[in-house]
Amino acid sequence: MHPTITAFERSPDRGRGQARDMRVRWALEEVGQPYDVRLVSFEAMKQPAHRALHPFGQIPTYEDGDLALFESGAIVLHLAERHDGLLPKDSNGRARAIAWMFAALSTMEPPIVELTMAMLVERDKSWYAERLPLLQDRVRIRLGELSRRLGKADWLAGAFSAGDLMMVTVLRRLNTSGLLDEYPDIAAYVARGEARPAFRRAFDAQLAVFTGAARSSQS
Ligand code: GTB
Repeated sequence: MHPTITAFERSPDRGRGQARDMRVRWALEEVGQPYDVRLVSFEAMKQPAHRALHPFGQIPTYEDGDLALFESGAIVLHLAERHDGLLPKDSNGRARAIAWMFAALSTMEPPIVELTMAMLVERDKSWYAERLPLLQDRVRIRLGELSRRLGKADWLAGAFSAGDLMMVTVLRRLNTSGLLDEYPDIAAYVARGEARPAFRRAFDAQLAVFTGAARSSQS
């Protein structure tokens, strides 16, 4: 039996790999762990059966035997700890890579989500023009800091790790914001992540869900 993850039956991003199952798929591909996917509708996500797996009624979830997990960060960390390939072998190196996972989720992701959500749902509001530059500047501060730390390195802490996997998935959320163009080294870092064969396989798998759903709704 392979582990099973959940993903959107119809992702609002139309297969652009922005939903958080993408990072779990990518981690599974990096470590060579085959997996099954159960697609869930927005309605099913809020039903008791799914809430038993995910208290907040969201995707992704992860089930393997009698282990059920929610939170993409916890799932990726679990995979990284149980398989080779996503964390350094030495304990200090592991701790540094895990620190970058937390940095991605708790320092970079909140202002990025705030900005991208505003761009999605506040465009027609009277305050949008005034609020947008504030939100952009908050993200610019973090991108500048990240860029200075990355310097000329390919990855954040030595070899590619779960920290980079998480950071790249968080930064990809800025793809349509134009902000990555202001930081060519960060844009190149994201592109390096996206060029990894495991990323491509994960991306194609989630895109196939969307194209399959689009095809079936036409027929
Ligand atoms: N902290 C949790 C984690 O990291 O796992 C957050 C999980 C989460 O936000 N899940 C979202 C969800 O299930 C999907 S990823 N939402 C349904 C709900 O809450 O009812 C967030 C997401 C959705 C869509 C896009 N998009 O279309 O671009 C991007 C990101």
